[in-house]
Amino acid sequence: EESGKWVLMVTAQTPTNIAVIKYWGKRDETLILPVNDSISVTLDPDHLCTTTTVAVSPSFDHDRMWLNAKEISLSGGRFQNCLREIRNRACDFEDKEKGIKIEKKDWEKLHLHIASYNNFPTAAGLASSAAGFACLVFALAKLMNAKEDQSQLSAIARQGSGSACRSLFGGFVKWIMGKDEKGSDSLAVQLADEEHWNDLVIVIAVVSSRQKETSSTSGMRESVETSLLLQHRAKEVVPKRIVQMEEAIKNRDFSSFAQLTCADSNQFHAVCLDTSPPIFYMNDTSHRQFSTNMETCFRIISCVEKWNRSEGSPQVAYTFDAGPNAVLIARNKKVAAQLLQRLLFIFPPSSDTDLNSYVIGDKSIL
Ligand code: 2P0
Repeated sequence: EESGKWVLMVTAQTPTNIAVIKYWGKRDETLILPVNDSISVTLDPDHLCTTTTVAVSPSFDHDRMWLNAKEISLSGGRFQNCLREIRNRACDFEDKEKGIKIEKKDWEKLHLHIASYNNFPTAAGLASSAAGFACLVFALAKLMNAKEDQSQLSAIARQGSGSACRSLFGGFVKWIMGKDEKGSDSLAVQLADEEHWNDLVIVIAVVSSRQKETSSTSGMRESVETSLLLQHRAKEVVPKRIVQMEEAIKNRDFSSFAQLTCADSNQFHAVCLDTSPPIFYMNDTSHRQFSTNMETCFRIISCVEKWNRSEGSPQVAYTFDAGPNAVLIARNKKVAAQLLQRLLFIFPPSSDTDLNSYVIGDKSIL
């Protein structure tokens, strides 16, 4: 038969997202249901994105995946959950020219080959799992001709990695925590598109590209189990901040936006410190860089805080995720240029620095 000859392929590209109101803590570990809503901004795809190709062919005899050209195991429950959800929604597919016909029930038996590339360091606190699972779910849905809309797909990507659900949309995105025990209403919606607030410039200062020590998954589990501050944050603080942040985004009110973003990053790191044993994401303790990384983070925070105070209104917002890298959001291009000048002054480049992506020792600015 001819059936062994064809390969059907889809390639997708998905940027990562940066939370300005953070997700930290799950109420259900398997379904990945959060303890609070979160809001993020999706980056443009030039710098931090995942590109994934998914292929199906009757000649493949088992599912395989390569990440940055290295084969990885697909036995993980999260991958299997996403795959099952998409397969359940697969539809008939036909390409008469190529003589390919796949019926709904055939998708169960067909095997996949998946190749994925990150154009940035994996697991260094730059939300690689967010872009990765969002891209995988999107590409699989296209391949299998699933008719779900982006929000429905986001609820599937969520089961790969919580933050992934927010990368299905560009612009500003809210992950609604939902109420359903099964998670059907825990999904992402777009608050504003890419064009809505395009004055903003995001600068990422890579303080360390090493892999983080405490994964987000285990870190947030420990916080849920031990931090009282997390309980207070989820119940009392975040619901109010979500309302205020949505308003700030709608009105392009940079002062409120920056104040909320910095405060929420600081509270997220306070929750980490309130965890037992405490988690320090602004450094990596196994490393001689420990104090240098922490000092770098605090110098960046202090530089932004002093600058914002001296101007009378915020010019730049900072936010740090589960790693020491600083995400800096400037209110416009002019401020972004001043920000780069200030960073270059505090962290002067050495003579062999490649200025395309400015690197000083282990520090770079994307
Ligand atoms: C966020 N982070 O909102 C927060 C802020 C890190 C700090 O989402 O267990 O990799 O896969 O759902 O999504 C990182 O957590 O964790 C994260 P899982 P995920 O972006």
